[in-house]
Amino acid sequence: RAAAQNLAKQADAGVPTIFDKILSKEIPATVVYEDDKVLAFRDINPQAPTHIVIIPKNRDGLTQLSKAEERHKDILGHLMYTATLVAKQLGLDDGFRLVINDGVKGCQSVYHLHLHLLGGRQMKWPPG
Ligand code: DGP
Repeated sequence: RAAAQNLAKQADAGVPTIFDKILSKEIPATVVYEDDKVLAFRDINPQAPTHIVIIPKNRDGLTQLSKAEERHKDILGHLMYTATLVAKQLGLDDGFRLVINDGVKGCQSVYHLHLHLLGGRQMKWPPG
């Protein structure tokens, strides 16, 4: 828990995360969609047959969803709309799930806002 809170503090202070290394191509990722504002790539630890992470290219203070401010409304909408494009592109025609983990209790591990797009299997409710 202390470690997780420390991660959040570092990110708020502007320390780069692993996603910055993916954005700069310092570490490779399987990109499935990209435009000038967002990048979508396969999760390294997939929780479903299709598991995509969608991130804003410019973090702009959005280490986590709960840090959102008025100026972020456009990118938040863009991220969600991108999820629908990627879902179509990858053939998730029978449904999918979008998840945003926020903070320690939300089980967030990378402090650069991201959407998880999960599909390809029957989901359950409630989630764990
Ligand atoms: P979260 O727990 O919500 O912060 O999700 C972070 C996700 O990022 C997690 O599902 C695993 C994924 N991830 C972490 N490091 C890497 C990486 O180096 N490459 C890729 N493709 N995904 C990563």
